[in-house]
Amino acid sequence: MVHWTAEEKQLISSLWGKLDVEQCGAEALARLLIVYPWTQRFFANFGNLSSPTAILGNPMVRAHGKRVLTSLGEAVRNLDNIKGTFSKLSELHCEKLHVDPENFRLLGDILIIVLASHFARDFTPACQFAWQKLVNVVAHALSHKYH
Ligand code: HEG
Repeated sequence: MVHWTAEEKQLISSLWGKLDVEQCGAEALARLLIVYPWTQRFFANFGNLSSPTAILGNPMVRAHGKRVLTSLGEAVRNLDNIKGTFSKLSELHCEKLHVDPENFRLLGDILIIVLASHFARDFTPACQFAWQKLVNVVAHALSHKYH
């Protein structure tokens, strides 16, 4: 089981409280699709993904990015049971969506970059450490039901 120190919990929840879930979620998913273009294959029904401008302005990317980051909020509220919290979601991504779990790690790293760009100096090394740990645990939990 993953152990969280009081400081890590505090760093995660205080940043989460300041975060614009819609904006950061949209930006993270858009960056994933731009920086790792092969991830676009999972979103073939999302309309125009033909350029960075199209991706950044695509309302379906925006909505889904918000949905994904909102879902990450469940992990923030359940740090001591992330595996259980994402068990159904792991099944869905494996069995129905066939998303390669490597992509969970890529999205986690992208999210760290989005947070750094939004929070700049407030995104201290200790804060990055806690968030990096969170996105790694989430990626691991989402990969758990793969077989
Ligand atoms: Mg996934 C659907 C969460 C990474 C591709 N994702 C969903 C849904 C949630 C979610 C909550 C809606 C589930 C439902 O319909 O009940 N996703 C989620 C999290 C993370 C993640 C928390 C990682 C932090 N997803 C992820 C990645 C990809 C992906 C990396 C692909 C590169 N997700 C994906 C697709 C769908 C969802 C294709 C279905 C989208 C749709 O057709 O509406």
